[in-house]
Amino acid sequence: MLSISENLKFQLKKVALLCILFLAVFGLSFYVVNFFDPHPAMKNKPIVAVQGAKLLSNPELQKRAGKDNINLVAFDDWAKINKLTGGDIYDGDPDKDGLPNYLEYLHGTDPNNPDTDGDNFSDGTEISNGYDPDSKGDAMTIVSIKIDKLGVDAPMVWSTTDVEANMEKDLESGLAHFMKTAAPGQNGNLIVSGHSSNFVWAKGGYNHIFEKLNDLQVGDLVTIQTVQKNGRMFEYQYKITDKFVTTANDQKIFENTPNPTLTLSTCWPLGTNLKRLIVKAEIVK
Ligand SMILES: [Ca+2]
Ligand SMILES: [Ca+2]
Ligand SMILES: [Ca+2]
Repeated sequence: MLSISENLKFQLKKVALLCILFLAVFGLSFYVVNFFDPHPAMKNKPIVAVQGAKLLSNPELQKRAGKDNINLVAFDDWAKINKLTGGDIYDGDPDKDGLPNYLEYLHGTDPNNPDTDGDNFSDGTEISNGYDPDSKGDAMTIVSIKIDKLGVDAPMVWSTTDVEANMEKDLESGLAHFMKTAAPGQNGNLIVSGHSSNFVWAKGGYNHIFEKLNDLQVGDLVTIQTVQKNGRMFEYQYKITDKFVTTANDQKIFENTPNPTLTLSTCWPLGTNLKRLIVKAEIVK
């Protein structure tokens, strides 16, 4: 017969043993799960960025995308899953949404559905106008503009006006895209405005973002990055072709172009809004 205190000790030992056993089993299962799935925390994060990752040696796709660092599910597997066959596997457009298969692949859209996100705008229309093809409604891609030479790295705001005088609010948050001008990487004239100076009491963190715009020379590069909600990221490079000062209302800078071009505009001379300093660039293929 055990005495009462010995019985208590025995019970406590049992509880302690069970606790240790539980922790051991829990720890082991945690280890096993992590062993087979080394990045469980990554599951809900965007899996793909067209840039910034390595691998996938598909010369045809690289040629079309102009990139050599694509890291997605292999194009061939994707094509098989989507039952794309025949000779026109890259440039074909079976769903007739204006987007060839290789771009559907890169944008993460459905090559057999003209409207992947079901918002009544086709994948091709959305992309050519800067909308996110994989996010319903009027969701735009997230855009940033980088000019290494000037240390500029700023968000681009999709302005809802093409009247510069009405862009003050947008210019508080970055560079402002003139409504109805081209989207990044797309055919046409993409026009962006930024402050070179502003009143000392002016709100916003971008009041001097283009103060050194005049330091740019023909041949310098501007990089525009777009990011979709599904994590797909694209980088477009524009090479500067021209730089000039003109009047504040020179409509010539709005002239459209058949190929992707970029027009950067800022108030000039520095500290005034008398004229405009214009920088023109063309996409690098
Ligand atoms: Ca298509
Ligand atoms: Ca499609
Ligand atoms: Ca759509």
